Amino acid sequence: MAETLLEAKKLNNFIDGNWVATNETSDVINPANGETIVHVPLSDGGAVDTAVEAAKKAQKEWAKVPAPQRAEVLLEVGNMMKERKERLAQLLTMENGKVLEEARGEVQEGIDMAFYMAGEGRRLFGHTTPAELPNKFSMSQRCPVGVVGIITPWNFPIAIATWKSFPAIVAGNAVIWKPATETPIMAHELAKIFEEAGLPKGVLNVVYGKGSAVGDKMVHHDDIRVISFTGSNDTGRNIASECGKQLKKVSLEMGGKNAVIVMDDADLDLAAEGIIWSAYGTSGQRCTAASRVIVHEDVKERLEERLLAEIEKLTIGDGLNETNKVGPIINKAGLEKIQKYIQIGKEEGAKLVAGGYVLEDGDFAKGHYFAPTLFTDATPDMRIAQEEIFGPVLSLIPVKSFEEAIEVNNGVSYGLSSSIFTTDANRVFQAQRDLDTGIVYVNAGTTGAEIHLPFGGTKGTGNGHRDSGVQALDVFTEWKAVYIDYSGKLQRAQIDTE
Ligand code: UN1
Repeated sequence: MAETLLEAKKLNNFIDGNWVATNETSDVINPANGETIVHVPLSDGGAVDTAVEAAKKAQKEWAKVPAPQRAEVLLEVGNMMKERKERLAQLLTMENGKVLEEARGEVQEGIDMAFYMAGEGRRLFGHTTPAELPNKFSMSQRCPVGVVGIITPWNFPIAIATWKSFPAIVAGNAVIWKPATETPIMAHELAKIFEEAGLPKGVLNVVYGKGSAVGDKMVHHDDIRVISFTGSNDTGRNIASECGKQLKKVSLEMGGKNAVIVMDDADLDLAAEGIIWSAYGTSGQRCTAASRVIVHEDVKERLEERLLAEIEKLTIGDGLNETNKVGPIINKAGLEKIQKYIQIGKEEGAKLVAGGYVLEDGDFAKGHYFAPTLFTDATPDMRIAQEEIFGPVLSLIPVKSFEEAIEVNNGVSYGLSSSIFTTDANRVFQAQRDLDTGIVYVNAGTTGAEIHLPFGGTKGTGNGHRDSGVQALDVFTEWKAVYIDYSGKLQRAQIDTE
């Protein structure tokens, strides 16, 4: 299957419009069955230097192209992604493992982003505002930053790349993109689409490789003025401190410890459905995945029964087989981290009521599969209720009141997504005000962000910036304030105003 869908067995970097090979490569493994799909370049810092030189040159010209014309390339990219949606989704399932239905959804997220950002080509709004002196005009406008760096994760290898690269490109920047080495095929396909759509060479450059070589070089390169990163907390913090020293703008998205609150007046069937989808969909490998359920003690048992019944029904296996609802874990390291947390949860005294083990029988042994897991009677301070596990592991935390539920939700170091199931209108409004996360859902699970709203979170989730939405433009533009005095004389602000 991989061979019929992929032209090359070995991927190349895409620099200055050329497909450039590297000496060193590593294998890309399908997490569903352990097969090698393709080989990905492992570049050194020199490839970043070459890409930045090309990007600098290309960006000067690209910035002069009127934004509505820049947007037309994105429109074309969106159309091509739409035509190739099924192919992209199948490749995505092969490299990442997520089930085909979800892979199609992720590709759709990229298509939506293309059309949305294409529209921004005719907006990119600034402000005009009155000047404080007569015969004077003032306005603010967005300007490109120059060459920007984006570093994207394996769990949403195409959607997150579009959240970052599309606003950067429509705003007139050139991009150096380091995709995760686990999932390089989406980057290859997207770069090919940009090439065919007529993006001038050098505006988008893909440099594959390790964070320690390519990522590090990008972070320290003087001519890359922005780093937009989605990935682990440790890496993000390092990037932020390195960028801080260089006064480089950095936008971070680093995960969550998302909770679903279920109140005593909730529709429990709906809540169970929402929880199952957001906890076990993508095998829990979403930044937005639910990993805590904060449940009112009066409905805890009834909810738990429903969840256990739904977990029984989950079919696990290769995502290309459409009867499967839960795919594999990305790799062995991911699996080991999940196992470690199962052990921690047991030692902390949480009660394991479903799953908790690696699936190893028959075909499962070829891939990396973990059984959907439920802990109950967890307490808010346990490590399984505080730390990001990034797997299909959910912990039920009973509480006595709405106020306690909000407190427990907010009592973690992350702040990405939260959700509440309730039928009480007052609680809906109180909750959306008091939940300290960048995304809040009412009567839905914690996943499913739409691309025209800001994506990101509070506290340890990030550093105040947002992906997607019009807010993404703030990361990839500088504001310029312009004053035009047509009085024909020197007018001094703050002084000649009387
Ligand atoms: C992520 O998990 O990093 O809201 C991205 C969602 C998706 C995006 C998730 N639209 O779950």
